[in-house]
Amino acid sequence: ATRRKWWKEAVVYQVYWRSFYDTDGDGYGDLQGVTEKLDHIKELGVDVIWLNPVYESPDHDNGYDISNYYGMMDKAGTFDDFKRLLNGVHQRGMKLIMDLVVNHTSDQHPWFVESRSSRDNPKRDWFIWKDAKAGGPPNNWRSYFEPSAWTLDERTGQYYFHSFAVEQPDLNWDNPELRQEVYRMMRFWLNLGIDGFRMDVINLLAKKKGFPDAQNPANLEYLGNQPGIHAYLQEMHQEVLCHYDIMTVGEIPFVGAEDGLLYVAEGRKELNMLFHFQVADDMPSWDLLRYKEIQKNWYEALKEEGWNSQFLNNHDHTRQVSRYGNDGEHRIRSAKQLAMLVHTLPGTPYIFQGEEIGMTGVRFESIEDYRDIAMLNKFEEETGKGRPAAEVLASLQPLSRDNSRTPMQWDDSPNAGFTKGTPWLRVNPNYKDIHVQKDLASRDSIYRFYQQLISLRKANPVMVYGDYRDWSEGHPKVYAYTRSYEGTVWLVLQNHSAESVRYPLAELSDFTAYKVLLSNYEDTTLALEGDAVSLRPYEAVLCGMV
Ligand code: TEU
Repeated sequence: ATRRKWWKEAVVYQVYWRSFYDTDGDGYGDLQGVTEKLDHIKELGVDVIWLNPVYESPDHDNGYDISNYYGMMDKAGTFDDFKRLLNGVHQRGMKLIMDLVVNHTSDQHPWFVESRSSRDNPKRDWFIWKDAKAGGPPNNWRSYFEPSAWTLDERTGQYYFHSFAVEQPDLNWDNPELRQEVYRMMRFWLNLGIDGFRMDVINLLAKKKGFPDAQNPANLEYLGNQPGIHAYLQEMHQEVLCHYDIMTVGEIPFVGAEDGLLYVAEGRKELNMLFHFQVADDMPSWDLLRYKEIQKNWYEALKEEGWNSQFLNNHDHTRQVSRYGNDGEHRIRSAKQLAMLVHTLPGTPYIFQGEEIGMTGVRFESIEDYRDIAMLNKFEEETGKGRPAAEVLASLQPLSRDNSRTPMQWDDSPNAGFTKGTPWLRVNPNYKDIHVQKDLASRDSIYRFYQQLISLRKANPVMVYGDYRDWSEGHPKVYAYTRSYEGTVWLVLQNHSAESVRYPLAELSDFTAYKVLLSNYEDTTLALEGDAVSLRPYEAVLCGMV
């Protein structure tokens, strides 16, 4: 049976600090702000906080371009602020994991400044430098954020490689000195007392041998999962990770379940769990049939061997209630329904700040209001081809990363109580209607629904370790699945549509006696009529069999 581990039982809350709470009026959230709001997180029932990058950075990609791994970004605060935060987290019995961004640094990092200074600098080999080919870049690859993954450095006449922006040169993991330097940095943070890492695009570390042209450069898969990646992660485990009682979650784009297992199978000694992107990449909008397939494949592949994460949004992926639910008439029910999925499907659940009050995506009218480098670069590229600006803007809005990055909505005072200054990114105009204070005062509070889900998880191992079975495969509207563990069976029944649905319980009719444990309607009784059950719009019920 699956071994018990604290990080399997944990609930993680992601703090995108720059949008959480601003205490010094500069328009950016800060570490002090996170410290002041810790009880908001603790009272939800959360065990682990994942903090997005706070390290020194010119901030072209919101901290994912690091110029000093040992210092704090001014906007975030001081090193003492960080220690106070870590203390505050620990005092409340929670844990803190930090972002580890070691696929690339900032172009302002002293390593890169040295590396680019001359071809024979000792740090030259810490990054990836290649000669031009036929007067152009070494190959035809795109990067995540730019039309080419290569930038020519005039001074030495070679190109450097970047999977992301021009300002984010990729490190050369082939170089053993570089690897040791990264491990040293990881130990520094772990010795300070942090409880683990969320590892940014960690499966991109190994690069494709020879950098051959891609047949379809638009499909970025050549950037990840290359031979050698598992050797790096096993070395990292041996050198660093295995010496601490911590949790690790790898951000692993471009994997299906079978390859995913290679990163998290317990016997392989690499990572504890991963974020895969099959949901995000295959489902621009809700697709229940595909979602069920993904859940099933991953459950079957990881079962008893490895561990998964559950999430539907984060700082890169648009707010779940807007993208996958219903952020209009049914917003509150829909937010709870999606929460129930994330917390009752197999894997460790992640909550992205603001999700617990059902915050929604935005549509800013002008490109000037957006800050996301991925979106801004794409806007420039597309309008540069002559496409009308309004059309390009409209096409980029739905999935812009800024959708989930707007400031936390605390109350209905100016700027939603997030800052007394000018927010770095505009607050969602719906903040008078959607904010923490109002949610907490309301009878059907989403926050309290999360509290209930989390306290059920704490008291019932079936929610963590239960076997998963989908009884509703192929049904386009209803999702009905059980989790079972040591004689306890729980059933989740959900209607993913805005109309009522009668659902035949068929084989499920064995279970005649239900006890409703949690529902997003106040009056759920789950009356069986004949062999069918009626589910109202977006109804979501969690019940135990008695
Ligand atoms: O994101 C990497 C990234 O863009 C993908 O994992 C993406 O979410 C996936 O392929 C699904 O389409 C990470 C950070 O989360 C992001 O904020 C940074 O900009 C990026 O790395 C570079 O560090």
